[in-house]
Amino acid sequence: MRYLVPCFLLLAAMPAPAATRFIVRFADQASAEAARVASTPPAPSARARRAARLVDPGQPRHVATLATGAQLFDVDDGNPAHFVRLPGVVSVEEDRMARPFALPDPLYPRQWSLHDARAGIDANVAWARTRGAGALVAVLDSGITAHPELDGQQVPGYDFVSDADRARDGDGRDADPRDEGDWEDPGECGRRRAAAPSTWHGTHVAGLAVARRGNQLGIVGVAPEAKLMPVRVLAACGGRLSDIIDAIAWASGGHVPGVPAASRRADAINLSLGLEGACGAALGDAIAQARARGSVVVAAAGNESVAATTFAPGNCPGVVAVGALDRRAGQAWYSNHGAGVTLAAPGGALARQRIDDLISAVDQGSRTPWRSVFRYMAGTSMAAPLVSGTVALMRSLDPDLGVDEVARHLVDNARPARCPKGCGAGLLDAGATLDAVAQGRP
Ligand SMILES: [Ca+2]
Ligand SMILES: [Ca+2]
Ligand SMILES: [Ca+2]
Repeated sequence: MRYLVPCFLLLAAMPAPAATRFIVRFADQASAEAARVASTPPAPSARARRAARLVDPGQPRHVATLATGAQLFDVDDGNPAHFVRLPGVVSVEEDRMARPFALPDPLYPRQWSLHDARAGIDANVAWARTRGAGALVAVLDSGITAHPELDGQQVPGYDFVSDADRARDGDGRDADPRDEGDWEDPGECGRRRAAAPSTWHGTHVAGLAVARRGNQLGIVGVAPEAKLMPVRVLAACGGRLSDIIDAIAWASGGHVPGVPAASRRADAINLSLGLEGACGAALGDAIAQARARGSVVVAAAGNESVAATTFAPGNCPGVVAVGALDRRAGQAWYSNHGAGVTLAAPGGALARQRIDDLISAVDQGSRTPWRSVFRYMAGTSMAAPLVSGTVALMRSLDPDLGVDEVARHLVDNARPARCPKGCGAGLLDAGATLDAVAQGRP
């Protein structure tokens, strides 16, 4: 007897099965009208509602008349045989659900960095947990261009380039982080430097982290449902340390004099940039404060093929410094290396075969923005946003994950890589890392 009550509660809590809807064609208007009248539910008076509880589950209920004259009915027991009884019925078909033809992103097969069994970060396993919804990646770089892979993915950013000449937008700091182009005229950025077209570096980096998925276009970012905060710190000939310091403070929710506060603090701050030398006190302070506010600071280790400890901000305390691996999960020949590297991620080979590099969003303009395209690039600049995107996935799954916990999970779940000169914990494994976060492993 004592089991009766819970059993009864269980039955009472079970929802009624959903009715099946059918499209029914009739031989003539009169038959359709007769069926419609016979099966139109009564007005919902109290009496009718009582009666409705006794209604035969095989009794069709008229829902609507379609443009072609076909009639739409609900049947509770889902059996189309009930319509055979109606006079003049020509055909009965279920009102099934159509779905949009969601083509995969056509360049995804080329993104070996995400899915190659040996050299990829196992993104598919991570995406079974989350695609990054709710998380935010700040990309401190050359700014952003209009690109369908990034449109609609953004929260307001800022342009921290204080030098109007280098900014190429006619003024100092402003609220528009559009990439104005970083092309170089011969000698403009150093006596022996040749002319160079704009790189659209910030757009490429941002695409690797958060490019849209399932839009029938281009690539997929590591965290395609995370948001992007585009912050411009690089312009013609590079970016000033002071601008980068303020941008790190701002993106992490800190106050910067003269700049309206950011809408929210970023979960990951991606720095695919660097300068030779020790981590200065001012930069170190900015990073320590950003970490205290909950932002994970991720920096490229650098492409000079030297010890990573000789380049900032990758050598600053608390930074996740990212080296680059090639398509065979070996250390990329250009990557900075050694004890200063936290872990590595695919960055490409920088060889003649561009298909071994990383493809992402850029603009086609050689100087100013023209039209959105995709292009291969290689470098630790490309490896870092794979880590930043993974941080966004982690924070999407567990928004309370601390900055040190994030770093520890990244390191503990990395896979071995062939790095004779040292690439920290090895290859980023987004799948294993997200599994560890999901399981709440200490
Ligand atoms: Ca400006
Ligand atoms: Ca601007
Ligand atoms: Ca896409």
